[in-house]
Amino acid sequence: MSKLRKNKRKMLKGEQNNPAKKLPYMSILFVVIIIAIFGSAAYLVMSKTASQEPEDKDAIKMTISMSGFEPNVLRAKVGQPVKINLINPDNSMHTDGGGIHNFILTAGLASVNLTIPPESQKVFSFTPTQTGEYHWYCDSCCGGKENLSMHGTLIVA
Ligand SMILES: [Cu+2]
Repeated sequence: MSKLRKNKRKMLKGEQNNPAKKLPYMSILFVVIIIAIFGSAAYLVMSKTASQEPEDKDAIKMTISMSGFEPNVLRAKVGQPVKINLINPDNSMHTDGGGIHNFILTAGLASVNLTIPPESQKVFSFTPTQTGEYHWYCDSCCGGKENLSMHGTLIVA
């Protein structure tokens, strides 16, 4: 075999090796991308479920989202503390208000003015001092106070 032929063979082999060398690299990259996609999807789903689980099981579980407060009517008694675990499941991708909600209950009964950042929750309590019907509201989204779905009623007996 002449030297030229040997060189030609080497060159051919080298050309054949190239795609074989690229393939494992490409498939590793592919697997990494797939894991990243599924991993972040799983994280998003799990973090959402986790944030919807109330921190305080003894408190009244309430959610605030773009569709309003749930429940939006509460009954309480004078002198008995009302403890609320308020959960905001909305994420910061909401264009209206950035997923932020509040709970404002000031008129004549308490001075609660809370901001619940996206995908978080807060536990708070207050004690009604007199009977009557009181309104709380969210003022950070959807027209705020003017939006009827962003309201709730507290009936104190
Ligand atoms: Cu709101």
